[in-house]
Amino acid sequence: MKRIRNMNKTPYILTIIFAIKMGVYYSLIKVNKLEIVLITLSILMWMVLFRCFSKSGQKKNKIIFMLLYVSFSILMFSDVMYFNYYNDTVSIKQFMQITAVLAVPKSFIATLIPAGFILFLDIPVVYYYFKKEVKKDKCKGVIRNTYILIGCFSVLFTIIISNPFKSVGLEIVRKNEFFMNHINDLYDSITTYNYDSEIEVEEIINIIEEDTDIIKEIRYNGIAKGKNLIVIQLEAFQNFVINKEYNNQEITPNINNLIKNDSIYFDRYFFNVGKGNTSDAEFTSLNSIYPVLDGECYRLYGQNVFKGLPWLLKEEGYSTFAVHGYKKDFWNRADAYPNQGFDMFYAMEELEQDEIIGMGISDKSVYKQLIPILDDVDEPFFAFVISLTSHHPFVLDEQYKTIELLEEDKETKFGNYLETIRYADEAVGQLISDLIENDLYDDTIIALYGDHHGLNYAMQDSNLQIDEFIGRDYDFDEMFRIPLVIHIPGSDITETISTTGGQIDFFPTIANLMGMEIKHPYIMGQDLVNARDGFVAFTSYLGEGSFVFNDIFFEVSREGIFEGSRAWKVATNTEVDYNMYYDEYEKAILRKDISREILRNDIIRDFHE
Ligand code: GP9
Ligand code: MN
Repeated sequence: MKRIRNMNKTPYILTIIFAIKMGVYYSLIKVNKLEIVLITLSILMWMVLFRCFSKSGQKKNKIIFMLLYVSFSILMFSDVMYFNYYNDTVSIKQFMQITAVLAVPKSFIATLIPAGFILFLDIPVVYYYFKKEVKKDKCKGVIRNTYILIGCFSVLFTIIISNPFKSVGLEIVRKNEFFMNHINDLYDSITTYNYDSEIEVEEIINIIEEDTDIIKEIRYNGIAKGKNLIVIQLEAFQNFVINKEYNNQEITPNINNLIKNDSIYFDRYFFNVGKGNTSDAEFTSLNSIYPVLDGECYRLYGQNVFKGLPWLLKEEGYSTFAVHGYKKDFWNRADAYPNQGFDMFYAMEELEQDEIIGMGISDKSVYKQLIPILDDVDEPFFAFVISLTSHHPFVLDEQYKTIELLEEDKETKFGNYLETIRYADEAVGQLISDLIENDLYDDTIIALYGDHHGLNYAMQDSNLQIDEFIGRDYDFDEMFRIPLVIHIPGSDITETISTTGGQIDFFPTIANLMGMEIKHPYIMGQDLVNARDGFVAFTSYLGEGSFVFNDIFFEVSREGIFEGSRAWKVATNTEVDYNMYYDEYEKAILRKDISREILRNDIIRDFHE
């Protein structure tokens, strides 16, 4: 009995605390393989840290340990929040994006999950036991053991991170174990920083050429040649609201109307943004290059030279400008736009701030202010308009709500979403009327597309309501699907194209309709009017290697490896054998690698006279 009383219980109590902490962490980041191994490794790691700092008996170590413990707990909390939104843990490469998160505090608060706060509850208890251990001050003799422990762990880390045997188990540990994952990320960031080109320029061109489908008969080439172009990128606009009735009301009557006359509607169109969300939707649509995982392209590659849609139109004699009702520096737009080929940028600072909704100037106000700008610029023009009012968390004052919600959808994210989408649609309707009234309509083609999802499948906060609304299980294929409508007044073309494609295809599709030749080979997408097979690789919200290929949607495994992936038929929830799509999985990775090389090496610069 006495022996039990005298026994040092600290390690046992701490083991239990660390086990609970890590169990909560791994369940919140939805790890579903080797949990026991991961928890054991993490406990050992915490114990090593605890031992290193407590047994040397120095007071200052108490502060260092607690600082480390609190910092790691914050990192775990951040992982949980980030995973909830992005389906991935935090990377040091995205550190610069903290300003983007702070700019939308309401949006950030709406994504918080209360369970994440459990990760802080143990801090006072750990502090208590740490103080107790330091007081014992039995340092001598223990230090040598500690060094041995550190040595063993360094070897273990090296083996797991380098994974010389390409073992699936080690890969799972490397990607998911808290310490390994973040050390691996740190290592990755450093090696990326000291990076050497991996693919030669000739090889990139060969890969693109080999993969380009030669189409004999080119439809609709140049049907919109010389016309003005207005592109409206619609915030958080998903496809499932199009041509649909909710509670006996059309959600998007104006866009539905547009689709019915003189329009090509692409109903299998997917977003493929990276970590720069809205800005990457712009970037990839304008340039037909995949965004990267490391951060937003406008910041990382803002100073590169491009030759995308604005440049091409500029060279054809167009006035090119962008319009957006938020701060001009956000997403580094003000710096990046001149290199994208925009002559002017009318941001919040330049526009009349007469009606603010949510983050910035309301869509209706921005579109109203667009008319005198269009009247003023030399024709032909290219106006690139980025909407905002339907931004997460979809808050709208009563006076702007025009859709009658069912009782059960009131004050829910799904209900709020429908209300802001209806508002965004009304704003489009108002713009079309104003264009007609100001004689700007007949000579202008109007392209509209969503920038990314509004309702995140992984967050599961609206899934049941969407299931009921669409009549099947909501899944990533529906979350990634956005509408693309290209309205060409007077064309007599009214067509729905169901070839699979996405923002990556926007530039070549518009270039074909406007009869323009793209003057460099670095195009990752294709003209969707004439394409036969469709392919889009994804960057954010799904792991690298995920893609959509014709009617197959492929989600790479939680560990980012081919084994254990999932494939199903778009819009049906019918599972198919993922093993059939290894070539496409490799293609998705290769397409992304090539895009990264093009950006890192600023290759398109060579195509500027
Ligand atoms: C901000 C707006 C929103 O300017 O484009 O960006 P998001 O948060 O959707 O990426
Ligand atoms: Mn957006």
